[in-house]
Amino acid sequence: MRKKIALIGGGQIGQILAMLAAQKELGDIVILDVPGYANVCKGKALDLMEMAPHGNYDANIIGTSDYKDIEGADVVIVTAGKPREAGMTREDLLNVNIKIIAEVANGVKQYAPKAFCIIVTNPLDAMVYVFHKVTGFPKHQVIGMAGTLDTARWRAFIAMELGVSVADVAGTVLGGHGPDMVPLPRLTTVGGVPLTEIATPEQIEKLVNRTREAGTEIVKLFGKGSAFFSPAWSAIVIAESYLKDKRRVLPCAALCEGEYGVNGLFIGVPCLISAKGMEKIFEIKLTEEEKAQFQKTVASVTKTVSECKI
Ligand code: TXD
Repeated sequence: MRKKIALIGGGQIGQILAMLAAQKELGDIVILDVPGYANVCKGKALDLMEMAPHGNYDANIIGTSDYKDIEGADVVIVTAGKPREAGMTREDLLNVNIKIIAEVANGVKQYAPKAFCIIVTNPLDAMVYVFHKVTGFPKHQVIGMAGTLDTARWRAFIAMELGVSVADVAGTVLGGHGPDMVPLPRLTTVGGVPLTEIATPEQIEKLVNRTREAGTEIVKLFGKGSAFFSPAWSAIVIAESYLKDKRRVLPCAALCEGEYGVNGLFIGVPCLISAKGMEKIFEIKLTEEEKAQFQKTVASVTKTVSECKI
């Protein structure tokens, strides 16, 4: 039997998720949105079914607003909620998105209690916290997608700056999905060569800042709405690692219970994603400077989470 992927939210990211999941034949796909947008999602689903003959995939794809249709889903990816507009911070979305995530969490808990859940909605680190609280799912079953995207942006900017293939840039970004996230130049390599040896301190500083503001750079260009291609790919990479037990090590917002000195908070850390879900958090020995940066992002996430009334 095919696996089942439930996409909660069929907007900009949701529709790309559906296309990628179909192209990768991850399973059958359900796109769920609010009743007023259900017909659009039915249309998107039908359009994707009609793309299949040339896209070379077999999948049943439907649009709906009924949680019954996600019954038994293996993976749930949540993008439901509002995106940013120019001039907004991610935290500005808190009050509106918290209600949406609580509602989604109840629907998922009722109909897909075994699903591996990937939360994408902003403010990310707080929304994954709320989803986890409301569902009460075990911590290996719930993660937030942000670090995978932030790391992709970090790698892309390095490749662009140095004129090298992005395939050869390896590195990671820790912390919350906000302007004080922590890219780690010390642990970034280009074809095995340390970044710190081939880029100047000025170049590195520029790359760190651009990565931290990458989401905002795109929001400014759009004026309304935020990035959707790269966030969708990043979430699909996580889903694929789970469904195919690829055991990728990807930075995700995971519930830390002592790791990195953090307790009871979801924050971006390197995670082993296997058929067990978020199987393990890898700890990195950080330098004093990196630790200070990490504590700053933890403080920001703690503040946002403390404002979540659930
Ligand atoms: O790295 C990351 N985590 C992110 C997060 C990177 C980029 C964007 N990120 C956030 O994802 C963004 O700030 C938003 O909070 C979400 C979704 O972004 P998207 O661009 O897909 O937003 P859209 O196009 O507005 O789509 C959201 C859909 C839309 O169709 C709404 O009708 C639907 O969510 N929606 C709901 N669906 C189901 N149930 C409820 N209650 C609901 N409310 C809205």
